[in-house]
Amino acid sequence: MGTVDRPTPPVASTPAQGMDNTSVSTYRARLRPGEDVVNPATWAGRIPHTGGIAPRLRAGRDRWFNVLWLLPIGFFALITAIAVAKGAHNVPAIQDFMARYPGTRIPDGIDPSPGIPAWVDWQHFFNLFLMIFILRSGIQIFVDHPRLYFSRDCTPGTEWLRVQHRVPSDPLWTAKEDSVGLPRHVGLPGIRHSIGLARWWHLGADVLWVINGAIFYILLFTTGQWRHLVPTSWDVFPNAVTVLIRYLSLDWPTGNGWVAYNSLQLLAYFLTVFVAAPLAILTGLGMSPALSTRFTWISKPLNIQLVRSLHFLVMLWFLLFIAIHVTFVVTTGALRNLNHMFAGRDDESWIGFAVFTVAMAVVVVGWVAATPFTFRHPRTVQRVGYALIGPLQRLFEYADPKPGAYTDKDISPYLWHNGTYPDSDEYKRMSETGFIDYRLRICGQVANPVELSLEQLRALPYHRQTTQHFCIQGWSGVATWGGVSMQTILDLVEPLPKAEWVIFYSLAEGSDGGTYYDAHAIEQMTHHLTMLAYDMNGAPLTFGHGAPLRLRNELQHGFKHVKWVAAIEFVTHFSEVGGGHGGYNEDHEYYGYRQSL
Ligand SMILES: Nc1nc2c(c(=O)[nH]1)N[C@H]1C(S)=C(S)[C@@H](COP(=O)(O)O)O[C@H]1N2
Ligand SMILES: [Mo]
Repeated sequence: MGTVDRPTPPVASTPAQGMDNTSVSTYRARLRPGEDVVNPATWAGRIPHTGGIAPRLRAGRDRWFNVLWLLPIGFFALITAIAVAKGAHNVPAIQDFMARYPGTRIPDGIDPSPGIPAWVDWQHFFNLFLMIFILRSGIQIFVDHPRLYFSRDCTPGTEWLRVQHRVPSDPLWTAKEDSVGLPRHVGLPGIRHSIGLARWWHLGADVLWVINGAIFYILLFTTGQWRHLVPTSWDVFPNAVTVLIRYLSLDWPTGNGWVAYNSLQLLAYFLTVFVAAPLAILTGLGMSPALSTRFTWISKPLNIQLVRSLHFLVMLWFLLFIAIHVTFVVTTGALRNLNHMFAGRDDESWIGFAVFTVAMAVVVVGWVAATPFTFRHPRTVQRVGYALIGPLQRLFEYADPKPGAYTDKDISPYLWHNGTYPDSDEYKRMSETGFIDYRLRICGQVANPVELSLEQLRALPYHRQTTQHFCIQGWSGVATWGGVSMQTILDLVEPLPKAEWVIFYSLAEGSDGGTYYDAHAIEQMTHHLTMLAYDMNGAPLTFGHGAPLRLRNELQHGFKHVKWVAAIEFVTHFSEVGGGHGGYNEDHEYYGYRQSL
């Protein structure tokens, strides 16, 4: 079974009963706008705080290793390494080796006193300042789905790392229930399931960080400063071994970073600036549903879970780097080091220290203020975040991926559930009678408003696609969806020219009460992979996955795929609907109305 492309709909033959446009007001009346401040006590449907568990690494089919054991093991390994290095230090052959490769190499052609210019100091500061928000919000995003996998299937039990208990056996366990929170000044903003706000911090700061990094690259290579950071000879490796032996044998080299870093330092800086940073950007982009769905030649082998795991490992590298870097700055001539990086001078005065103190005051204020500011001004965070990353997300939406990238053999054995299940009497009654009373209402700015029963929907041309779902929380999975292409619906109802957004109302409420809904740009309704699904993996859609009808728009994250669809309204702009931010999560949890990254 392959994938059926969009068929041409026989519009005239479809039995569609005319519909009164006023019935839409009943849907709008059931919406509840979100709040403009975050109250942690009532946040995300009063989700209680839970802090997760110490990280567990999977060591077998169902054997888990508590990462805290690495502390004593690491300490023991360090002591052993010091003992070995101290012994090795006295071996003549090793002494010869260390004399031949003394640890630092002044690169050929370098001006012996180039120093470190002021722009390096400024960029170093901006970098470290932005890194704080990037790391804090990044960890927050991770713990919204506190498991890491290599396979895009995300089957419970196959994760290689988790900071949460095993997935409970409840078949309707949701990813939201699975999320954990963080202490307020560790995570940004800390509280459980605050991924919407965390992502603005993360992606917004990322944009500034990438700009700072791009300027840094340009200046490095136009000024010759790159010689400070790029090894120019293979002997950097033996030299780095010498430095390592000297560090471990507690006979620390006294370098002069003003002229040239020692080889181990050089390698660490090179890896951080030229490997880790680009890898962080690429693996970040690799998690975009729009890019992944469009460029399957790369997103199939390098699937979202693989790049998400890599993204996490890059973060660990940054944390490790920061810890070691700061330790050495402080323990190897702190005043001189601070003068280099904060005052652009090479002496042992207290000037660098003074500038550093001011810089750290700024850092501490930023660190301490970020979470309270976010609680008080979440709409500002949402707006500024969108202003920074929105244009890129908009760009990704020009992709119109074709079906056919996945086939039945790619279907995930498990697809996570998410969201707030419908529990109204109206829904229960309909579901008990096999949805014979169900009517999809389509109205608003259209020439032909209609009401369609499930039978009428099933009589429309069948569209099937096998696609990958990307939940904003981080999990993914492949499923086959069968139903009606949105293009068929458009042909049927004929949107008016002023219809620019399409609102999907659910039969279910959102977690804070009020109807769940979401808005989509009309251009994406004509895309190949935008559809209303009533089948999943060859069977009628189940309760948990959205029976009787759900939306698929594969450019966007899962929260925009409204389940249990009740009605569709074509509008000029979503600002007239609900809280006006483009959907339930946009109103209540400060998500973005475009979320293709
Ligand atoms: N009505 C409604 N639709 C919803 C949600 C919800 O809470 N209510 N959650 C969304 C989220 S966050 C995701 S990831 C997907 C999950 O779809 P699944 O449970 O079928 O995997 O549904 C989306 N549709
Ligand atoms: Mo989601």
